[in-house]
Amino acid sequence: MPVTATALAHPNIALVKYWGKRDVALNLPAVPSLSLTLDGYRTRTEVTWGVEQDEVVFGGQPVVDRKIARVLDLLDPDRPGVRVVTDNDFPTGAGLASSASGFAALVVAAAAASGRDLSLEALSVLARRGSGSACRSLYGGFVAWRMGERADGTDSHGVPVADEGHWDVRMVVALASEARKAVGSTEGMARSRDTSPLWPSWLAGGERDVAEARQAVLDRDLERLGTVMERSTFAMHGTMTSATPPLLYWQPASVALLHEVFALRARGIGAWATMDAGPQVKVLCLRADADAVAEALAPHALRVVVHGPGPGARLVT
Ligand code: 2P0
Repeated sequence: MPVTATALAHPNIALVKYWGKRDVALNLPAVPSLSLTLDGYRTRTEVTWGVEQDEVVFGGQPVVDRKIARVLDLLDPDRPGVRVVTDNDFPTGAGLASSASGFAALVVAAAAASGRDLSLEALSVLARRGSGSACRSLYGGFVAWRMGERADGTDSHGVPVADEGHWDVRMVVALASEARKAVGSTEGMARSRDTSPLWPSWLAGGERDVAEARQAVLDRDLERLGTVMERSTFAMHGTMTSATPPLLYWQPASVALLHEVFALRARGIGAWATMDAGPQVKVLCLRADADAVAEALAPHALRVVVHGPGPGARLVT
């Protein structure tokens, strides 16, 4: 008899970035990272284990997805056919970490539908194989991704730093464009590694930035966290823009938004910016400042959405 299970997961935004792989096949990172799971956007995924043949339906459309099939194979090499029905309530492939919430929801639903009782760590390792950053969305709030040391990657997974109740910060997401990115993260990381002269210094800064961000989270020190977050963002984009050919994920609206964040700070509002492999600008601030930040960003953005810290991936009944 086919068994169905449904899971929800949220994207996470890296405060200290993952950019670079030390093992491409296993999705093992070249640097550690630290993220905040969001409470707003969500992926909902229903997995039915034991159907005639594999089927993936994304946003109502049938699709073929090799990575999904591969993660299901890792869960059970002798598996039956599996139906996956998934949707996001936010733009996909536009630098909003849709693959993170996608693979986190997938592994939680698939493990349950297949009758496996896996630990969060094991689920995080499995989600990582689909998309690196997904290993952080298994957990809520502030999450580190430890690089691990083992060759098989079983010790490279998300580690909770502080749950979603620890600190009521806000991440104000300003959409500069909804277009799908031209160069995906996997290819972008490889190009940065292979051609950017800044690559060695990028790798050298990772441990230091994660340690500092972790302490800032535990101390609830927004200025310290915001400062290290911006440093990580601009160092990562430095490796992108100095690659050959250059990777420029920024759009004109992104630059206008960054300047607006600096102007907010000059006015005494604690707001710090981060960007990923896409044009969107995400701004970290205290809850009390979120409305002022959103209002200042709105004229430069297609849309502004305010997120708080969100929970980890979970089953729904
Ligand atoms: C991050 N990004 O830490 C970084 C910052 C983008 C920039 O993780 O190749 O979709 O599937 O492991 O996780 C986006 O990359 O890449 C990402 P793969 P993933 O959030």
